[in-house]
Amino acid sequence: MAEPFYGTDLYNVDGLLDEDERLVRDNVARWVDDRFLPLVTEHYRAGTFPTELAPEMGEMGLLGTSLQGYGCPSMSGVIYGLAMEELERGDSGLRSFASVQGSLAMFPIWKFGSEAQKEKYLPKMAAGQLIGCFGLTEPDHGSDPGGMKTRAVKDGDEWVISGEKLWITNGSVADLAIVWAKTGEDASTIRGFIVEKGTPGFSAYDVKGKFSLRASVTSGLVLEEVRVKDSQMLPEVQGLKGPLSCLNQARYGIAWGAVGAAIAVYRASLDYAKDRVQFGRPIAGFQLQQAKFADMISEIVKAQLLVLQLGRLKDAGKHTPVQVSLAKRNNVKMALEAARMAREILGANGIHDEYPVFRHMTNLESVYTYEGTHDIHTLILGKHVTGISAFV
Ligand code: TGC
Ligand code: FAD
Repeated sequence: MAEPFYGTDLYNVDGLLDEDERLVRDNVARWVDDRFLPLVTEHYRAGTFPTELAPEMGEMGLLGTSLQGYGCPSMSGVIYGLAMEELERGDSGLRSFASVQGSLAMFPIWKFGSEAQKEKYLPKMAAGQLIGCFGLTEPDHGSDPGGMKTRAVKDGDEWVISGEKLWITNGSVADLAIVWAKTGEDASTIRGFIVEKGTPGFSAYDVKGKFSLRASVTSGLVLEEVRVKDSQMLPEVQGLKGPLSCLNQARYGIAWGAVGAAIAVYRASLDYAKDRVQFGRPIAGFQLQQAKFADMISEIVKAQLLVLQLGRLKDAGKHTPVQVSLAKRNNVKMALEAARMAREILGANGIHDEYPVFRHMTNLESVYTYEGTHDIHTLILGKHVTGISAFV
Protein backbone atom coordinates (compact mmCIF):
# COMPACT_ATOMS: atom_id res chain seq x y z
CA MET A 1 0.00 0.00 0.00
CA ALA A 2 1.22 3.50 -0.79
CA GLU A 3 1.66 5.73 2.25
CA PRO A 4 -1.30 8.14 2.26
CA PHE A 5 0.92 11.20 2.50
CA TYR A 6 3.89 9.69 0.71
CA GLY A 7 6.00 12.53 -0.52
CA THR A 8 3.24 15.11 -0.21
CA ASP A 9 3.11 16.02 3.47
CA LEU A 10 5.78 18.68 3.48
CA TYR A 11 4.13 20.60 6.31
CA ASN A 12 3.48 17.63 8.61
CA VAL A 13 -0.29 17.91 8.29
CA ASP A 14 -0.32 14.31 9.51
CA GLY A 15 0.89 15.63 12.87
CA LEU A 16 -2.24 17.77 13.12
CA LEU A 17 -4.48 14.69 12.99
CA ASP A 18 -5.47 12.57 15.97
CA GLU A 19 -5.13 8.79 16.16
CA ASP A 20 -8.73 8.06 15.09
CA GLU A 21 -8.43 10.36 12.10
CA ARG A 22 -5.21 8.69 10.95
CA LEU A 23 -6.64 5.22 11.53
CA VAL A 24 -9.75 5.77 9.41
CA ARG A 25 -7.75 7.49 6.68
CA ASP A 26 -5.23 4.64 6.53
CA ASN A 27 -8.01 2.03 6.39
CA VAL A 28 -9.74 3.84 3.56
CA ALA A 29 -6.40 4.27 1.75
CA ARG A 30 -5.75 0.53 2.03
CA TRP A 31 -9.26 -0.31 0.81
CA VAL A 32 -8.89 1.99 -2.21
CA ASP A 33 -5.55 0.42 -3.12
CA ASP A 34 -6.65 -3.18 -2.58
CA ARG A 35 -10.29 -3.21 -3.63
CA PHE A 36 -10.91 -0.29 -5.98
CA LEU A 37 -7.77 0.52 -7.97
CA PRO A 38 -7.50 -2.99 -9.48
CA LEU A 39 -11.00 -2.49 -10.96
CA VAL A 40 -10.97 1.10 -12.09
CA THR A 41 -9.49 0.82 -15.58
CA GLU A 42 -11.94 -1.88 -16.61
CA HIS A 43 -14.88 0.17 -15.32
CA TYR A 44 -13.58 3.39 -16.85
CA ARG A 45 -13.34 1.67 -20.25
CA ALA A 46 -16.82 0.18 -19.90
CA GLY A 47 -18.40 3.35 -18.49
CA THR A 48 -19.67 1.57 -15.38
CA PHE A 49 -19.34 1.82 -11.60
CA PRO A 50 -18.71 -1.24 -9.39
CA THR A 51 -21.96 -0.92 -7.39
CA GLU A 52 -21.20 -4.25 -5.72
CA LEU A 53 -18.70 -2.34 -3.55
CA ALA A 54 -21.51 -0.32 -1.91
CA PRO A 55 -22.01 -2.70 1.07
CA GLU A 56 -18.24 -2.69 1.74
CA MET A 57 -18.29 1.09 1.65
CA GLY A 58 -21.16 0.99 4.12
CA GLU A 59 -19.25 -1.32 6.45
CA MET A 60 -16.32 1.08 6.41
CA GLY A 61 -18.50 4.06 7.35
CA LEU A 62 -18.08 5.76 3.97
CA LEU A 63 -21.80 6.39 3.40
CA GLY A 64 -23.17 9.27 5.45
CA THR A 65 -19.88 9.35 7.37
CA SER A 66 -20.61 12.35 9.59
CA LEU A 67 -24.36 11.78 10.14
CA GLN A 68 -25.51 10.66 13.59
CA GLY A 69 -28.08 8.03 14.57
CA TYR A 70 -30.24 5.77 12.38
CA GLY A 71 -27.32 3.41 11.76
CA CYS A 72 -25.13 6.20 10.37
CA PRO A 73 -21.38 6.21 11.13
CA SER A 74 -21.43 9.32 13.40
CA MET A 75 -17.85 10.33 12.61
CA SER A 76 -16.40 13.84 12.54
CA GLY A 77 -16.29 16.23 9.60
CA VAL A 78 -12.51 15.90 9.42
CA ILE A 79 -12.77 12.10 9.21
CA TYR A 80 -15.40 12.47 6.49
CA GLY A 81 -13.02 14.77 4.60
CA LEU A 82 -10.02 12.47 4.96
CA ALA A 83 -12.12 9.56 3.69
CA MET A 84 -13.23 11.60 0.65
CA GLU A 85 -9.60 12.52 -0.04
CA GLU A 86 -8.59 8.87 -0.13
CA LEU A 87 -11.60 7.87 -2.26
CA GLU A 88 -10.82 10.55 -4.83
CA ARG A 89 -7.16 9.52 -4.86
CA GLY A 90 -8.74 6.39 -6.36
CA ASP A 91 -11.15 8.12 -8.74
CA SER A 92 -13.51 11.10 -8.66
CA GLY A 93 -16.32 8.70 -9.57
CA LEU A 94 -15.72 6.73 -6.37
CA ARG A 95 -15.85 9.89 -4.28
CA SER A 96 -18.92 11.01 -6.23
CA PHE A 97 -20.69 7.80 -5.31
CA ALA A 98 -20.05 8.44 -1.61
CA SER A 99 -20.82 12.17 -1.88
CA VAL A 100 -24.16 11.64 -3.55
CA GLN A 101 -25.20 8.84 -1.22
CA GLY A 102 -24.12 10.56 2.01
CA SER A 103 -24.42 14.28 1.38
CA LEU A 104 -27.11 14.53 -1.27
CA ALA A 105 -29.45 11.59 -0.63
CA MET A 106 -29.01 10.66 3.06
CA PHE A 107 -28.41 14.20 4.36
CA PRO A 108 -31.76 15.67 3.16
CA ILE A 109 -33.64 12.75 4.74
CA TRP A 110 -31.59 13.08 7.94
CA LYS A 111 -31.96 16.86 8.12
CA PHE A 112 -35.40 17.51 6.61
CA GLY A 113 -37.16 14.13 6.74
CA SER A 114 -39.89 12.81 9.04
CA GLU A 115 -39.05 10.29 11.77
CA ALA A 116 -40.69 7.54 9.67
CA GLN A 117 -38.61 8.47 6.60
CA LYS A 118 -35.39 8.44 8.64
CA GLU A 119 -36.15 5.04 10.13
CA LYS A 120 -37.22 3.56 6.83
CA TYR A 121 -34.33 4.69 4.64
CA LEU A 122 -31.23 5.77 6.58
CA PRO A 123 -30.05 2.47 8.12
CA LYS A 124 -30.19 0.68 4.76
CA MET A 125 -28.57 3.59 2.94
CA ALA A 126 -25.73 3.76 5.50
CA ALA A 127 -25.19 0.03 4.95
CA GLY A 128 -25.06 0.42 1.17
CA GLN A 129 -28.18 -1.75 0.76
CA LEU A 130 -30.22 1.10 -0.75
CA ILE A 131 -28.68 3.57 -3.19
CA GLY A 132 -29.92 7.15 -3.52
CA CYS A 133 -29.56 9.96 -6.06
CA PHE A 134 -30.23 13.71 -6.03
CA GLY A 135 -32.32 15.30 -8.75
CA LEU A 136 -31.87 19.06 -8.85
CA THR A 137 -30.39 19.91 -12.27
CA GLU A 138 -32.65 19.99 -15.32
CA PRO A 139 -31.85 20.13 -19.05
CA ASP A 140 -32.51 23.90 -19.08
CA HIS A 141 -31.56 24.79 -15.49
CA GLY A 142 -28.12 23.99 -14.10
CA SER A 143 -26.45 26.96 -12.42
CA ASP A 144 -29.87 28.51 -11.81
CA PRO A 145 -31.81 25.69 -10.13
CA GLY A 146 -34.36 28.27 -8.96
CA GLY A 147 -35.68 28.28 -12.55
CA MET A 148 -36.58 24.57 -12.46
CA LYS A 149 -39.65 23.41 -14.39
CA THR A 150 -40.41 20.21 -12.48
CA ARG A 151 -43.78 20.62 -10.74
CA ALA A 152 -45.47 18.81 -7.87
CA VAL A 153 -49.21 19.35 -7.56
CA LYS A 154 -51.20 18.29 -4.49
CA ASP A 155 -54.10 15.90 -5.14
CA GLY A 156 -55.77 14.73 -1.92
CA ASP A 157 -53.13 12.99 0.16
CA GLU A 158 -50.87 12.54 -2.86
CA TRP A 159 -48.53 14.67 -4.94
CA VAL A 160 -48.36 14.39 -8.72
CA ILE A 161 -44.83 15.14 -9.98
CA SER A 162 -43.96 15.90 -13.62
CA GLY A 163 -40.68 17.02 -15.11
CA GLU A 164 -37.20 15.98 -16.15
CA LYS A 165 -33.85 15.94 -14.38
CA LEU A 166 -30.50 15.59 -16.14
CA TRP A 167 -26.88 14.80 -15.22
CA ILE A 168 -27.95 12.84 -12.16
CA THR A 169 -25.16 10.76 -10.60
CA ASN A 170 -26.30 7.18 -9.80
CA GLY A 171 -29.75 7.94 -11.32
CA SER A 172 -30.29 4.61 -13.07
CA VAL A 173 -28.76 2.47 -10.30
CA ALA A 174 -30.57 4.24 -7.46
CA ASP A 175 -33.35 2.67 -5.40
CA LEU A 176 -34.66 6.13 -4.54
CA ALA A 177 -34.31 9.67 -5.82
CA ILE A 178 -34.53 12.92 -3.90
CA VAL A 179 -36.44 15.02 -6.43
CA TRP A 180 -36.75 18.78 -6.00
CA ALA A 181 -39.89 20.29 -7.53
CA LYS A 182 -41.86 23.52 -7.51
CA THR A 183 -45.11 23.50 -5.57
CA GLY A 184 -48.00 25.87 -4.89
CA GLU A 185 -50.57 27.44 -7.21
CA ASP A 186 -47.98 29.87 -8.56
CA ALA A 187 -45.02 27.46 -8.27
CA SER A 188 -43.56 29.86 -5.74
CA THR A 189 -41.70 27.41 -3.56
CA ILE A 190 -39.54 24.30 -3.87
CA ARG A 191 -39.95 21.04 -1.95
CA GLY A 192 -38.10 17.74 -1.85
CA PHE A 193 -39.72 14.34 -2.49
CA ILE A 194 -38.46 10.79 -2.00
CA VAL A 195 -39.38 8.92 -5.17
CA GLU A 196 -38.75 5.19 -5.11
CA LYS A 197 -37.59 3.20 -8.13
CA GLY A 198 -40.52 1.40 -9.75
CA THR A 199 -43.07 4.13 -8.95
CA PRO A 200 -45.33 4.29 -12.06
CA GLY A 201 -44.34 7.13 -14.39
CA PHE A 202 -40.78 7.33 -13.00
CA SER A 203 -37.88 6.16 -15.16
CA ALA A 204 -34.15 6.73 -15.60
CA TYR A 205 -31.78 6.41 -18.56
CA ASP A 206 -28.00 6.56 -18.79
CA VAL A 207 -26.16 9.52 -20.32
CA LYS A 208 -23.89 7.97 -22.97
CA GLY A 209 -20.81 9.42 -24.64
CA LYS A 210 -19.06 10.90 -21.58
CA PHE A 211 -15.32 11.54 -21.82
CA SER A 212 -15.21 12.31 -18.08
CA LEU A 213 -16.24 10.49 -14.90
CA ARG A 214 -16.65 7.31 -16.89
CA ALA A 215 -16.45 5.11 -13.78
CA SER A 216 -19.61 6.77 -12.50
CA VAL A 217 -23.20 6.38 -13.63
CA THR A 218 -24.75 9.64 -14.89
CA SER A 219 -28.43 9.63 -15.78
CA GLY A 220 -31.54 11.46 -16.81
CA LEU A 221 -34.69 11.09 -14.71
CA VAL A 222 -38.12 11.26 -16.31
CA LEU A 223 -41.18 11.98 -14.16
CA GLU A 224 -44.50 11.59 -15.96
CA GLU A 225 -47.34 12.29 -13.55
CA VAL A 226 -45.62 10.32 -10.81
CA ARG A 227 -47.90 9.91 -7.78
CA VAL A 228 -46.32 9.79 -4.33
CA LYS A 229 -47.98 9.89 -0.93
CA ASP A 230 -47.75 13.08 1.12
CA SER A 231 -45.60 11.04 3.51
CA GLN A 232 -42.86 10.96 0.80
CA MET A 233 -42.43 14.74 0.92
CA LEU A 234 -39.57 16.06 3.09
CA PRO A 235 -41.59 18.01 5.67
CA GLU A 236 -38.95 20.17 7.31
CA VAL A 237 -37.79 22.46 4.51
CA GLN A 238 -39.08 24.52 1.66
CA GLY A 239 -37.34 26.83 -0.79
CA LEU A 240 -34.01 26.68 -2.56
CA LYS A 241 -32.18 26.59 0.77
CA GLY A 242 -33.22 22.89 1.01
CA PRO A 243 -31.13 21.62 -1.91
CA LEU A 244 -28.44 24.28 -1.36
CA SER A 245 -27.92 23.07 2.23
CA CYS A 246 -27.26 19.59 0.86
CA LEU A 247 -24.79 21.04 -1.62
CA ASN A 248 -22.83 22.62 1.25
CA GLN A 249 -22.18 19.11 2.59
CA ALA A 250 -21.18 17.66 -0.77
CA ARG A 251 -19.03 20.63 -1.79
CA TYR A 252 -17.15 20.26 1.50
CA GLY A 253 -16.32 16.65 0.60
CA ILE A 254 -15.26 17.64 -2.91
CA ALA A 255 -12.81 20.23 -1.52
CA TRP A 256 -11.08 17.39 0.35
CA GLY A 257 -11.47 14.90 -2.49
CA ALA A 258 -9.72 17.15 -4.99
CA VAL A 259 -6.58 17.00 -2.83
CA GLY A 260 -6.62 13.21 -3.24
CA ALA A 261 -6.85 13.47 -7.03
CA ALA A 262 -3.95 15.96 -7.03
CA ILE A 263 -1.85 13.64 -4.88
CA ALA A 264 -2.54 10.75 -7.28
CA VAL A 265 -1.35 12.66 -10.35
CA TYR A 266 1.61 14.18 -8.49
CA ARG A 267 2.86 10.77 -7.38
CA ALA A 268 2.31 9.14 -10.75
CA SER A 269 4.16 11.90 -12.61
CA LEU A 270 7.01 12.04 -10.09
CA ASP A 271 7.60 8.28 -10.28
CA TYR A 272 7.48 8.53 -14.06
CA ALA A 273 9.87 11.47 -14.26
CA LYS A 274 12.44 9.71 -12.08
CA ASP A 275 12.37 6.64 -14.35
CA ARG A 276 12.03 8.22 -17.76
CA VAL A 277 15.42 8.93 -19.33
CA GLN A 278 15.85 11.42 -22.19
CA PHE A 279 19.07 13.08 -23.32
CA GLY A 280 20.90 10.61 -21.06
CA ARG A 281 19.30 11.61 -17.77
CA PRO A 282 15.99 11.25 -15.93
CA ILE A 283 13.56 13.96 -17.03
CA ALA A 284 13.05 14.72 -13.30
CA GLY A 285 16.50 16.32 -13.45
CA PHE A 286 15.46 18.98 -15.95
CA GLN A 287 14.61 22.39 -14.50
CA LEU A 288 11.40 22.77 -16.52
CA GLN A 289 10.04 19.56 -14.98
CA GLN A 290 11.21 20.46 -11.48
CA ALA A 291 9.29 23.73 -11.75
CA LYS A 292 6.12 21.71 -12.34
CA PHE A 293 6.75 19.58 -9.25
CA ALA A 294 7.51 22.68 -7.17
CA ASP A 295 4.19 24.21 -8.28
CA MET A 296 2.24 21.01 -7.67
CA ILE A 297 3.61 20.30 -4.21
CA SER A 298 3.18 23.93 -3.10
CA GLU A 299 -0.46 23.93 -4.14
CA ILE A 300 -1.15 20.50 -2.63
CA VAL A 301 0.29 21.60 0.73
CA LYS A 302 -1.79 24.80 0.75
CA ALA A 303 -4.93 22.86 -0.21
CA GLN A 304 -4.34 20.31 2.57
CA LEU A 305 -4.08 23.06 5.17
CA LEU A 306 -7.15 24.82 3.78
CA VAL A 307 -9.43 21.80 4.08
CA LEU A 308 -8.11 20.77 7.46
CA GLN A 309 -8.91 24.19 8.91
CA LEU A 310 -12.30 24.08 7.16
CA GLY A 311 -12.93 20.68 8.74
CA ARG A 312 -11.95 21.92 12.20
CA LEU A 313 -14.37 24.86 11.76
CA LYS A 314 -17.10 22.45 10.60
CA ASP A 315 -16.60 20.21 13.62
CA ALA A 316 -16.85 23.28 15.86
CA GLY A 317 -20.10 24.25 14.08
CA LYS A 318 -18.46 27.45 12.81
CA HIS A 319 -17.95 26.97 9.08
CA THR A 320 -19.93 28.96 6.49
CA PRO A 321 -21.15 28.23 2.93
CA VAL A 322 -18.77 30.91 1.62
CA GLN A 323 -15.80 29.12 3.17
CA VAL A 324 -16.99 25.91 1.52
CA SER A 325 -17.26 27.69 -1.85
CA LEU A 326 -13.73 29.06 -1.48
CA ALA A 327 -12.32 25.60 -0.71
CA LYS A 328 -14.24 23.81 -3.50
CA ARG A 329 -13.24 26.47 -6.02
CA ASN A 330 -9.58 26.62 -5.00
CA ASN A 331 -8.92 22.92 -4.57
CA VAL A 332 -10.65 21.67 -7.71
CA LYS A 333 -8.83 24.23 -9.87
CA MET A 334 -5.58 23.28 -8.14
CA ALA A 335 -6.17 19.58 -8.84
CA LEU A 336 -7.14 20.18 -12.47
CA GLU A 337 -4.00 22.26 -13.05
CA ALA A 338 -1.87 19.60 -11.33
CA ALA A 339 -3.42 16.93 -13.55
CA ARG A 340 -2.68 18.93 -16.70
CA MET A 341 0.95 19.40 -15.61
CA ALA A 342 1.26 15.71 -14.73
CA ARG A 343 -0.19 14.69 -18.07
CA GLU A 344 2.41 16.87 -19.82
CA ILE A 345 5.23 15.28 -17.81
CA LEU A 346 4.17 11.81 -18.99
CA GLY A 347 4.46 12.75 -22.66
CA ALA A 348 2.65 10.24 -24.89
CA ASN A 349 2.09 7.94 -21.91
CA GLY A 350 0.10 10.80 -20.40
CA ILE A 351 -2.84 10.01 -22.66
CA HIS A 352 -2.90 6.26 -21.88
CA ASP A 353 -4.97 4.49 -19.23
CA GLU A 354 -1.96 2.46 -18.06
CA TYR A 355 -1.39 5.56 -15.93
CA PRO A 356 -4.05 7.27 -13.79
CA VAL A 357 -3.26 10.80 -14.92
CA PHE A 358 -5.53 11.35 -17.93
CA ARG A 359 -8.40 9.65 -16.10
CA HIS A 360 -8.06 12.07 -13.19
CA MET A 361 -7.62 15.01 -15.54
CA THR A 362 -10.81 14.33 -17.48
CA ASN A 363 -12.71 13.51 -14.26
CA LEU A 364 -11.71 16.85 -12.80
CA GLU A 365 -13.34 18.65 -15.73
CA SER A 366 -16.67 17.37 -14.36
CA VAL A 367 -15.76 18.16 -10.78
CA TYR A 368 -14.91 21.71 -11.93
CA THR A 369 -18.47 21.96 -13.34
CA TYR A 370 -20.68 20.11 -10.90
CA GLU A 371 -21.76 21.18 -7.42
CA GLY A 372 -21.57 24.79 -8.63
CA THR A 373 -19.26 25.63 -11.51
CA HIS A 374 -15.97 27.41 -10.84
CA ASP A 375 -17.64 30.59 -12.12
CA ILE A 376 -20.60 30.23 -9.75
CA HIS A 377 -18.27 29.88 -6.75
CA THR A 378 -16.35 32.92 -8.01
CA LEU A 379 -19.60 34.88 -7.95
CA ILE A 380 -20.59 33.54 -4.52
CA LEU A 381 -17.24 34.84 -3.23
CA GLY A 382 -17.67 38.07 -5.20
CA LYS A 383 -21.05 38.65 -3.59
CA HIS A 384 -19.61 37.99 -0.14
CA VAL A 385 -16.67 40.32 -0.64
CA THR A 386 -18.48 43.21 -2.33
CA GLY A 387 -21.94 42.83 -0.87
CA ILE A 388 -23.36 43.03 -4.41
CA SER A 389 -24.97 39.98 -6.04
CA ALA A 390 -24.03 39.29 -9.66
CA PHE A 391 -27.05 36.96 -9.91
CA VAL A 392 -30.03 38.98 -10.99
P1 TGC B 1 -30.33 32.93 -3.46
O1 TGC B 1 -31.41 33.95 -3.61
O2 TGC B 1 -28.94 33.38 -3.22
O3 TGC B 1 -30.73 31.90 -2.29
C1 TGC B 1 -32.00 31.26 -2.24
C2 TGC B 1 -32.21 30.74 -0.82
O4 TGC B 1 -31.21 29.74 -0.55
C3 TGC B 1 -30.39 30.17 0.58
N1 TGC B 1 -29.00 29.77 0.27
C4 TGC B 1 -28.38 28.78 0.89
N2 TGC B 1 -28.78 27.98 1.89
C5 TGC B 1 -27.91 27.05 2.32
N3 TGC B 1 -26.68 26.90 1.77
C6 TGC B 1 -26.25 27.69 0.75
N4 TGC B 1 -25.04 27.51 0.22
C7 TGC B 1 -27.11 28.67 0.26
N5 TGC B 1 -27.03 29.62 -0.71
C8 TGC B 1 -28.19 30.28 -0.70
C9 TGC B 1 -30.56 31.65 0.64
O5 TGC B 1 -30.30 32.14 1.95
C10 TGC B 1 -32.02 31.81 0.26
O6 TGC B 1 -32.80 31.42 1.37
P2 TGC B 1 -34.21 32.16 1.69
O7 TGC B 1 -34.68 31.55 2.97
O8 TGC B 1 -33.89 33.61 1.79
O9 TGC B 1 -35.10 31.85 0.51
O10 TGC B 1 -30.42 31.97 -4.74
P3 TGC B 1 -30.11 32.25 -6.26
O11 TGC B 1 -31.26 31.74 -7.06
O12 TGC B 1 -29.63 33.66 -6.48
O13 TGC B 1 -28.92 31.23 -6.55
C11 TGC B 1 -27.73 31.32 -5.92
C12 TGC B 1 -26.72 30.33 -6.50
C13 TGC B 1 -26.43 30.63 -7.97
C14 TGC B 1 -25.45 30.52 -5.73
C15 TGC B 1 -27.23 28.90 -6.39
O14 TGC B 1 -28.37 28.69 -7.10
C16 TGC B 1 -26.19 27.87 -6.77
O15 TGC B 1 -25.40 27.46 -5.93
N6 TGC B 1 -26.15 27.37 -8.06
C17 TGC B 1 -25.31 26.26 -8.45
C18 TGC B 1 -26.16 25.03 -8.59
C19 TGC B 1 -25.45 23.78 -8.15
O16 TGC B 1 -24.47 23.79 -7.45
N7 TGC B 1 -25.99 22.64 -8.56
C20 TGC B 1 -25.46 21.40 -8.13
C21 TGC B 1 -26.40 20.26 -8.47
S1 TGC B 1 -26.01 18.76 -7.65
C22 TGC B 1 -24.58 18.24 -8.29
O17 TGC B 1 -23.93 18.85 -9.06
C23 TGC B 1 -24.15 16.94 -7.80
S2 TGC B 1 -22.67 16.36 -8.45
C24 TGC B 1 -22.61 15.02 -7.46
C25 TGC B 1 -21.39 14.26 -7.47
O18 TGC B 1 -21.31 13.34 -8.29
O19 TGC B 1 -20.52 14.48 -6.56
P1 FAD C 1 -24.82 26.12 -17.12
O1 FAD C 1 -25.48 26.56 -15.90
O2 FAD C 1 -25.60 26.17 -18.41
O3 FAD C 1 -23.47 26.92 -17.31
C1 FAD C 1 -22.75 26.96 -18.54
C2 FAD C 1 -21.59 27.94 -18.37
O4 FAD C 1 -22.11 29.24 -18.07
C3 FAD C 1 -20.68 27.57 -17.21
O5 FAD C 1 -19.35 27.85 -17.55
C4 FAD C 1 -21.14 28.48 -16.07
O6 FAD C 1 -20.11 28.76 -15.15
C5 FAD C 1 -21.54 29.73 -16.86
N1 FAD C 1 -22.52 30.53 -16.14
C6 FAD C 1 -23.78 30.18 -15.74
N2 FAD C 1 -24.36 31.17 -15.05
C7 FAD C 1 -23.46 32.18 -14.99
C8 FAD C 1 -23.44 33.48 -14.40
N3 FAD C 1 -24.48 33.95 -13.71
N4 FAD C 1 -22.33 34.24 -14.57
C9 FAD C 1 -21.26 33.79 -15.24
N5 FAD C 1 -21.21 32.56 -15.83
C10 FAD C 1 -22.28 31.78 -15.69
N6 FAD C 1 -26.82 17.67 -10.85
C11 FAD C 1 -27.69 17.14 -9.95
O7 FAD C 1 -28.71 17.73 -9.62
N7 FAD C 1 -27.43 15.93 -9.38
C12 FAD C 1 -26.32 15.20 -9.68
O8 FAD C 1 -26.13 14.11 -9.12
C13 FAD C 1 -25.41 15.73 -10.65
N8 FAD C 1 -24.33 14.99 -11.03
C14 FAD C 1 -23.56 15.44 -12.07
C15 FAD C 1 -22.56 14.61 -12.59
C16 FAD C 1 -21.80 15.04 -13.67
C17 FAD C 1 -20.77 14.12 -14.25
C18 FAD C 1 -21.98 16.33 -14.21
C19 FAD C 1 -21.12 16.81 -15.36
C20 FAD C 1 -22.96 17.15 -13.71
C21 FAD C 1 -23.78 16.71 -12.65
N9 FAD C 1 -24.84 17.49 -12.17
C22 FAD C 1 -25.70 16.99 -11.22
C23 FAD C 1 -25.15 18.77 -12.83
C24 FAD C 1 -24.25 19.92 -12.43
O9 FAD C 1 -24.53 20.37 -11.14
C25 FAD C 1 -24.45 21.04 -13.46
O10 FAD C 1 -23.85 20.60 -14.66
C26 FAD C 1 -23.85 22.35 -13.00
O11 FAD C 1 -24.57 22.89 -11.92
C27 FAD C 1 -23.80 23.40 -14.14
O12 FAD C 1 -25.01 23.46 -14.83
P2 FAD C 1 -25.02 23.36 -16.45
O13 FAD C 1 -24.23 22.18 -16.85
O14 FAD C 1 -26.44 23.43 -16.86
O15 FAD C 1 -24.24 24.64 -16.95
